[in-house]
Amino acid sequence: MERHWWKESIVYQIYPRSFYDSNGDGIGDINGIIQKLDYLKNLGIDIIWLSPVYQSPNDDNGYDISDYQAILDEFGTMDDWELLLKEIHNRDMKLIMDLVVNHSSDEHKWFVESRKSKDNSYRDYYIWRPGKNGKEPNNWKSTFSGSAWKYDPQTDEYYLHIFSEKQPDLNWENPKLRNEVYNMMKWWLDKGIDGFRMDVINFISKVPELPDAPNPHNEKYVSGSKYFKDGPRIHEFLQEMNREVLSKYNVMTVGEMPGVNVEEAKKYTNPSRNELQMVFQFEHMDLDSGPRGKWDLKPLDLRDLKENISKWQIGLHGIGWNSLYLNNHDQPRMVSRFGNDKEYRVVSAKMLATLLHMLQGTPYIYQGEEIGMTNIQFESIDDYKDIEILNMYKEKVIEGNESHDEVMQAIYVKGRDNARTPFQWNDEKNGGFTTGEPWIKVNPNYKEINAEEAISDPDSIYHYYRELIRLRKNHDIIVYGDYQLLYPDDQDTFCYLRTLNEEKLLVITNFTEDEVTWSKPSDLDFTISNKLIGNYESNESIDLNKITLRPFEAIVYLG
Ligand code: TEU
Ligand code: CA
Repeated sequence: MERHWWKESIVYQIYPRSFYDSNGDGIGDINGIIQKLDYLKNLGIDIIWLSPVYQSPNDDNGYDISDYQAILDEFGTMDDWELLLKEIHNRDMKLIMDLVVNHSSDEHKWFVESRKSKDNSYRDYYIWRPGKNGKEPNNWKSTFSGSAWKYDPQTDEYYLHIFSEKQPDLNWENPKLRNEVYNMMKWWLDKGIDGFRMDVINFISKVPELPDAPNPHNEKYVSGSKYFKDGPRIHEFLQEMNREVLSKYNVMTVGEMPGVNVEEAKKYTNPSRNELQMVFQFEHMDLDSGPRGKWDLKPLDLRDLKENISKWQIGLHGIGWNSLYLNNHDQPRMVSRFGNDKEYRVVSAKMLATLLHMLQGTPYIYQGEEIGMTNIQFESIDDYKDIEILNMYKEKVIEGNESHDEVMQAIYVKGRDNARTPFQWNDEKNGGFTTGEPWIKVNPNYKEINAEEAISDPDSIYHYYRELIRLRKNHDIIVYGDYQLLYPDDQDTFCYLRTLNEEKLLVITNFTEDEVTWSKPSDLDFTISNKLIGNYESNESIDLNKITLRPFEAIVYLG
């Protein structure tokens, strides 16, 4: 096992717009983050990942960047950001920034130039193609509905946008563009940041012919991911980026990679290949979707989750490194999705946290997860802000013939705004997030679910997270031990064993709201005195040969 600081760290993701508003304009900001750094330090956080804070017209909440080297006015100034970095380092924490270079904003100066004429020197910074028979160059669909191509009358050509039409894809085939990106990265690294989370970084290399995607059901547009996910030059580009930039700094990198599988992830994260340290994989986020994609709701079969997590645990062990997450700013709230956000909210949130934090990999906590924040249900579509939700609603309900109620149901379960309601700091108006009008409505449950309440209650989810974090820092087995799944076919519990030298760690979790009887494998000799942590009061008379697990119970033994 090779020790590294980023293997032994806990990361906390901040979505700045929704974290803390320091000046009453209803929008979270950098000064707000600075005011809350002690909260994060007390939780035990080592690394902060900051979602984009760059200049942006905010078509996709900052993932559409119009200036990579400036701070969004609503969030503050470069001086504020410098102070943030200093205050983070003063507290012995680290900062990683979001790097969004699969695309820029259409308001970026490169694109403003690029669209002017076919011979503009920035033309090849983006991906332009003539139409085909008066239509788009191919049949690819945008992640945010409609075609992935936008016609630009100025030069009578189309540009590619895998995301919104205000997010044109950058052309990584162009070495000049790559150089600009590397210089920009160095500029931030020279300011002293500690690494990058790289947005959809496995999309940057496209098959140059950009062929039509197979379309068996004869749909208007279909996903072209086959031709840009883990594309032909992706490893070459990442190795070049590593050589030119990353290798010169002691930093952490995590590549966000929709659609990546274990075999590819081994390549991305194997240190001997000099690419990245970790990837965010999505397979476990897709297990509750049907064949028609994310809005096609399907109940989760726990056995699929077990199989998937185990595959990644075993697959990367000794080769690369896992990132561990159950939610982020694009996903529903973990407790609403995999637990029970009503009568078992506290125990089920703790159970899920136990499951995740005892695995091998670097754990990521998404803001509010540590206090058990839940999904939201707004009655009116007008209260939603996310471009993905709004475009999808328009396509399916306004222009299509799907029912409002059914589409709203899907939004309640999967919509990205579930994760984006303001952080609930206390039980005052707007959960203490802002003294003004919040940019998106606060979840009305802030009166019971808020950080102040959680800090004052020793049995809260928040204190349980602190304990999980402390344990990881004190036990190498949690970071470096190997992994074995127990009882793969059991539909109710998720149990596994970690082993490091002579030590063993047994993790038992009940995923149901019923009591479940459970027996330990006969070759393990744990007793109740080996208990490390659990989400219920201990039952002293417990016999591990036959335990009754309570609803959503989680217990960990170390022996
Ligand atoms: O997300 C990439 C991505 O493909 C998904 O997580 C996406 O949000 C989801 O599949 C939609 O259903 C990244 C960012 O995390 C996301 O916020 C951005 O919108 C997107 O890239 C474009 O930059
Ligand atoms: Ca503000």
